Amino acid sequence: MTTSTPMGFGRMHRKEDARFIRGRGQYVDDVQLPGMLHGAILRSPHAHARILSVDTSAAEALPGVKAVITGETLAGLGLAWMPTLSKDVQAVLATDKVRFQGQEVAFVVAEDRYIARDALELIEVDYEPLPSVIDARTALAEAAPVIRDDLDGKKDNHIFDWEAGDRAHTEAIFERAEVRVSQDMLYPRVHPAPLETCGALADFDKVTGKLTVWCPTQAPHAHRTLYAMVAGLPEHKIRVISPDIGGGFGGKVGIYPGYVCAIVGSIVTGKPVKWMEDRSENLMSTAFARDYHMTGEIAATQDGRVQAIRVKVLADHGAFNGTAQPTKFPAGFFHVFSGSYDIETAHCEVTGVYSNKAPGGVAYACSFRITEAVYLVERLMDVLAYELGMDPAELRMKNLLRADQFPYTSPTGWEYDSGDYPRTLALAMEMAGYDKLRAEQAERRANGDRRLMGIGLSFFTEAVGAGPRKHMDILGLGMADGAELRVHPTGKAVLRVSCQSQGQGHETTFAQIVAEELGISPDDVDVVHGDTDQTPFGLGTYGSRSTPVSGAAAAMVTRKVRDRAKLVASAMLEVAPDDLEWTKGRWSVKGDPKHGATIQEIALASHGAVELPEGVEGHLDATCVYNPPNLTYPFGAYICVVDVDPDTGQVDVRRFIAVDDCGVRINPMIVEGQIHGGLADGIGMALMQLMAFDEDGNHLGASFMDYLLPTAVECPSWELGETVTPSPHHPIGAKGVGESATVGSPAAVVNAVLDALKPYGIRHADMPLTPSNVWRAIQGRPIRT
Ligand code: MCN
Ligand code: CUN
Repeated sequence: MTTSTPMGFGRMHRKEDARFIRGRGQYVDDVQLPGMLHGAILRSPHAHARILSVDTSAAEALPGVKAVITGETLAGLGLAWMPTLSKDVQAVLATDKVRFQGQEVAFVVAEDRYIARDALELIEVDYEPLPSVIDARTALAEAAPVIRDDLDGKKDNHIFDWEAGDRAHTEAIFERAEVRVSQDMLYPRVHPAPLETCGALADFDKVTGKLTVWCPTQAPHAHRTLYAMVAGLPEHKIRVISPDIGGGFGGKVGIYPGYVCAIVGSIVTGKPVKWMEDRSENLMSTAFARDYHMTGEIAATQDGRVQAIRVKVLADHGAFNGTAQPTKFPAGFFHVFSGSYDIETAHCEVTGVYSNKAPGGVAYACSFRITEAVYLVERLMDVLAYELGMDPAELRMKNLLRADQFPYTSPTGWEYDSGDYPRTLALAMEMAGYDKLRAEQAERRANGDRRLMGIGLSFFTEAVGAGPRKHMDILGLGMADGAELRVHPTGKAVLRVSCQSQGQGHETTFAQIVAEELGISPDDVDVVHGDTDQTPFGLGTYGSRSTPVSGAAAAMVTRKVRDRAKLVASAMLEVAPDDLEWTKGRWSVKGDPKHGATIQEIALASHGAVELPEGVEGHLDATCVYNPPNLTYPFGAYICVVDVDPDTGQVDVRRFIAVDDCGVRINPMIVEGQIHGGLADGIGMALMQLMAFDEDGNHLGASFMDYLLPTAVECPSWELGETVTPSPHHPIGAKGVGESATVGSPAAVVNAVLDALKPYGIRHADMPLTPSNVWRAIQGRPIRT
């Protein structure tokens, strides 16, 4: 493996590593301001209860306490409720009722963290407990308690009904289909669980009227605009600084009540106020993921041609609809559920409901619900293979889209930009030695081997890089990204971007984009991000959109600078611009390559060493706003091999082969790191993770003792392969990859476990396939979710 610095794309160690491996990263909790106070949040012990009274007098009397803020205090400021990203409202601090366990009720500001926490114990809240809705399947029952009686005239727990695709055509195909299979499945509630929890440090300067908020947000500019809209503060008087982030995974997209409380705390006390949540608070109250109850059906011919697919979903959105996604799509991008297959028609219906659980819904490397969609179709394909007695790889090969079908419009109207799926699946099968694995499995079964071997496949297509302004916005903000590039007189460059790394290595890969386009070293490019006062507007990092959108902006702005450099070079070399040609890092005279100027020489000259032609401004800099023409569609083929112990239900992942195609790879090492992380996520969700509640809504997984994160022990040594199908509309042919493996891998793991359990006649079992659930499935008992 080479790790020397390339001039553009290629493997190189992260520039960030220098500070991260020396413990020099700067996270929100590392920021210390003079006179800083500390906040703590009092949370509800009940899943659903009316608040009869809140008495803060004892807490206020505790020495060191500077302020106690309640829902009533906020109501006086018009801030007790805040808008969510899905056009609902969410309580900042509860006024009327609490609606999930862990909901924010009061905020204490004190001299230090310990006093703040101690003061929480002194707040007396009188609750009248109410019956709660924990299982979404009961949310719409006549007798269900109404959770959102704060909404005018609300008499049930219904949020939305939404459909996509062609219902009539799909029904017609189903009616005359030779084979129909149907399967209920749950994608359980899980949590992104970043190692760094959420928090904020707010500093309101009464003299200048400027508010500065340090916060690990994935979307600093969007946060600033929302603060301006909600609090009525002038946008230019708000500065959001997102320092180093210890993992986001979608959990740091939204605005949490604690952020607003820290801001109000600073305004009230006139001092900087820092609030950091602990692990349990993070797991109980911040954005969950999934919680989709799905019924999927496939119509096919007897010989395994899939013709139609339809699905009904009951989506549990928790107590407030705080899902972060383009406004038009209440189920995110779920309607790509026809997956990677050549299917004539498809239809889906999604119903969203409230429950007494934390809000959220789109997080954990979700690609806006493509995770659920891929899991659904990939599980259904295996269910169909099971019913037809067909090999799941053969069934997939038979139905995959062919290379000559691209660009391909899906039955729900998405235009897949490019792909060669059979090639990718064939490579994965070859790497796995698929036929040999099947032979080994047959032999072990024939020999009555106690340990059960399973082979699972999945093939996924994602749609990432939200998104074209004409189709996508979040609360009216179009999803285009700005970029600014300045080349200093000495030829060193600074790129300013709006996206926000949480561990993806943007300081390296974005420098590589500029380096590739300008022919300089990535070490000579500084990437500035995460500070709204220092960077152009853009919507941030989620939905693997940084490379597709901000990355394209970075390439385009560099090309603009290169064009300016050409004009300067033409003056320097005294030839017409048309007579110049670009070779990496240098403009030279066509046919006379010795006669030229490097970008460094041009940079210096652009500051005045040569007389510039009329209309050429001088200096090498440019700005650009990139509005993507389409999403990018990365894809991949995954194969998982497991061994299951039927006596204990323990699953060992023996091998995992992943062939990903994300178009042109900027930094293959970083891409592989992203895939490694996502594959581990897949093992976590498939085998270990579940946000569980008892019937009263008590959270059963609010620590890492119960909510398990996969470690190296559970993960095999990943076997990665790649194919490269460039995106035709992206300036450097790259597609996003940050969520691919999390999207694609859970189905491969589950398919492998169920393949192992096939001799027991088990067709489906829901995640997580913990030892106890596998054992229960073998015993014919219901799975616990
Ligand atoms: N990359 C590349 N070549 C490509 C595509 C990507 O070299 N063809 C590089 C990019 O330049 C970037 C990284 O791979 O450095 C991921 O790029 P991209 O796919 O554009 O995704 P984003 O940068 O937008 O990251 C978001 C994505 C999401 S949505 C989640 S969730 C997630 C993920 O990234 N959260 C992460 N990966 C994560 N990785 C870490 N360490 N921490 C998180 O919180
Ligand atoms: Cu949906 S998790 Mo990522 O898009 O930040």
